[in-house]
Amino acid sequence: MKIGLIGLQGSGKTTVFNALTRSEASTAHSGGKSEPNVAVVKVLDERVDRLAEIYVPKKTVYATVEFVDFGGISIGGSRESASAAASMATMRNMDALALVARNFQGAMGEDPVPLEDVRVVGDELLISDMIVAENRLERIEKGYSRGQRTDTLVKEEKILRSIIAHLNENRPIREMELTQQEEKLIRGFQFLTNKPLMVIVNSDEDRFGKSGNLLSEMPKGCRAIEFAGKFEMELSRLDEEEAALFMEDMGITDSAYSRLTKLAYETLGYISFFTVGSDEVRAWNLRKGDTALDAAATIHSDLARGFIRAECFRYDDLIQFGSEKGIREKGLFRLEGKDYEVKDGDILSIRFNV
Ligand SMILES: Nc1nc2c(ncn2[C@@H]2O[C@H](COP(=O)(O)OP(=O)(O)OP(=O)(O)O)[C@@H](O)[C@H]2O)c(=O)[nH]1
Ligand SMILES: [Mg+2]
Repeated sequence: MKIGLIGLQGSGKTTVFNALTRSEASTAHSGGKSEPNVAVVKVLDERVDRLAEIYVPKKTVYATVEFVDFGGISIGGSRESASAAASMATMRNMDALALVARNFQGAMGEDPVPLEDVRVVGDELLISDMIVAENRLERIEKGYSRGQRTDTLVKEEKILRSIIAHLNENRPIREMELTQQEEKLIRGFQFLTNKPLMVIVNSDEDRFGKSGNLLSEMPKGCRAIEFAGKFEMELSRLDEEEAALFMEDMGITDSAYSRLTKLAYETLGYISFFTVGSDEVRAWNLRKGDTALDAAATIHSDLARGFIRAECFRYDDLIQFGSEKGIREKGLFRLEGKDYEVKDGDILSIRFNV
């Protein structure tokens, strides 16, 4: 899972990135131009630890989240600056965006207006999508004038026109009700306003915990959490015991990292399944609704190509009955076909033949 940290210049993206990933990236003013900072962090999951205790594998592999800290977005940047356009292009590869909104006094003493920041950044994303949609439409029309008119192109033209009309009303694409087929047609564009969006309200220590209403005033379909970015970055540099004391003082129950990954899993509708054995115990991510065949493809394309059956049992049952043998005796060991909808906590083994 890739999560992009975006926001206006100086909103604290790099500070939040450091807090999330225990990195030491420089928070000196980037001017919005630098290469993004990237860090991969494993998703702590005590189920993986329990499975490793049971199977004692040679290798234990956790699911991972990649955090990408982008340079600041400036107002009007999407239309005017080449580096902003390049940065937006990289943002399109993210699975979800986390918008960092400043809730502390700015470098020039400006009071924070986090909701306004959310709106402004949203507008830039919208403009960037508009440019992509308009460019593509123009090319399709050029194709028509040269006699290239296929059914697929006509369908694409239709959906692009409705997207442009929708964006013109200042509404993100994620608010459109698209059919699965339409989603598929536009998937390649990776529209920014079609990505799941989370907001991180980045507060200073005085404001932290006092913005209750703010968190519920976010745009439709977009969930917010509050961080004390700078404070939490400093926490991430302490040892666990010390950090726990400071966290308690501020009323923070869980690390920034754990709060954001939890929200991301919920927002994206991700679930975890596991593969187990004496070689490797491993956690994998899928989207809610994905099938056994999708699970096979996540592990390796050969497994999907030669898919026969998925052997399946539940993590909870394994813990309750202690062993695979116990699970078989209770009749809880199942064989599932390729359309089986994988559930969070399933332990799978794919039978295949290529
Ligand atoms: N008081 C306070 N200051 C913060 C907080 N987060 C960041 N800052 C300060 O804001 C300034 C900018 O922080 P960065 O993390 O570099 O912000 P950025 O969004 O990465 O900035 P650009 O990459 O230049 O757009 C630094 O001086 C930080 O110390 C916070 O939660 N509270
Ligand atoms: Mg930065």
